[in-house]
Amino acid sequence: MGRWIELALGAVLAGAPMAAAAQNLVLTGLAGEPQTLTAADIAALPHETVTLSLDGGRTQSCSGVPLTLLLQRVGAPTGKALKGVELADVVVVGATDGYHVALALAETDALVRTEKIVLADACDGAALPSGQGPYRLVVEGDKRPARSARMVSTITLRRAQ
Ligand SMILES: Nc1nc2c(c(=O)[nH]1)N[C@H]1C(S)=C(S)[C@@H](COP(=O)(O)O)O[C@H]1N2
Ligand SMILES: [Mo]
Repeated sequence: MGRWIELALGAVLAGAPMAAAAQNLVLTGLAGEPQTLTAADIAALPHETVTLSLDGGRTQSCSGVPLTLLLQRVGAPTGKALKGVELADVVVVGATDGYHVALALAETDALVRTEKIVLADACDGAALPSGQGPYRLVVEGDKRPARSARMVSTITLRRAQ
């Protein structure tokens, strides 16, 4: 048996969750040109710590890249430049199982909203397991985790107005 298979099998038998396999993230701005980020690209971006509120009053401390940094890469305005028609722009976050959630672009901006929105790649100090990761949206301040899309693979900006 190969050493990696042995290690993986060992982890499963020991009940340790397996980290989700590395996966690319596709960002698309209003101009429609997709930009692909690898796991290494995402790991290299600045991270912030946020609290994820799960059902039953459970919480996790997660670390991730502020969504605003990812959106800036595909041309989204931030801060005082986020005004006018852009206040109706929508961010659609898609997952590999077909789940989608929407946020207002304005919600993601630190000048608009105190609570943070990040694309988390670790919670409670560990990489996210398959079924959750490698990336999970964390919308700080949401009381229910319904918008906390697991297995995120796409982030798309859309103009609603
Ligand atoms: N990709 C994906 N993310 C998802 C869902 C889903 O069906 N698919 N369900 C959401 C809902 S409704 C809830 S309540 C939480 C549950 O998160 P948990 O399984 O970590 O407790 O995940 C959210 N994220
Ligand atoms: Mo839910």
